[in-house]
Amino acid sequence: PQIYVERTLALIKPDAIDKAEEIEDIILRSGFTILQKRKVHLTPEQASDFYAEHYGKMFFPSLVGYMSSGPIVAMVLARDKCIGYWRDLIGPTNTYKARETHPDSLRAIYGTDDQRNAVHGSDSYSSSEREVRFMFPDSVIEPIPAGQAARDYL
Ligand code: DGI
Repeated sequence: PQIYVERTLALIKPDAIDKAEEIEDIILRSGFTILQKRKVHLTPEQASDFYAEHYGKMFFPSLVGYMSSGPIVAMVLARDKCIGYWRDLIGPTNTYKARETHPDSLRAIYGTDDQRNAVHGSDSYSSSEREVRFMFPDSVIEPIPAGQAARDYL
């Protein structure tokens, strides 16, 4: 039977790349399936395109510099209510706020400051579709493996 599983784009950003394995363990233990994964070093142009919605803001140039400063890990995650659950797990945008209000979130644990916040998650269905295509332009999403993720949606 055809089944639908929500998916989202997750990034491990340059400041957290040394913790990528640790973060991936948490992702899997939190019930997400990693459908696709690649390591990529964005050019400044690619980082600008990815964050085009923030063009013109004060922090845009430094955001682009940061996101192109080193390799990142891009992943397509899947599970039920994936977009919302991943946003919950990463926590508030600002690392300092995350440490205050969501001390167990990934940004609280792995973030560096108000810009270098360790991880990214799409904030809506439309941005998840755009961002998955952005990072995996040629990919065919493979069927989810048999197991818990599949059982949940049958
Ligand atoms: O979806 P988020 O990553 O939680 O937040 P966003 O889409 O509003 O912003 C994208 C990134 O831009 C965010 O992860 C960090 C950076 N950013 C957002 N707001 C600020 C900021 N960086 C600085 N320096 N100052 C900001 O106010």
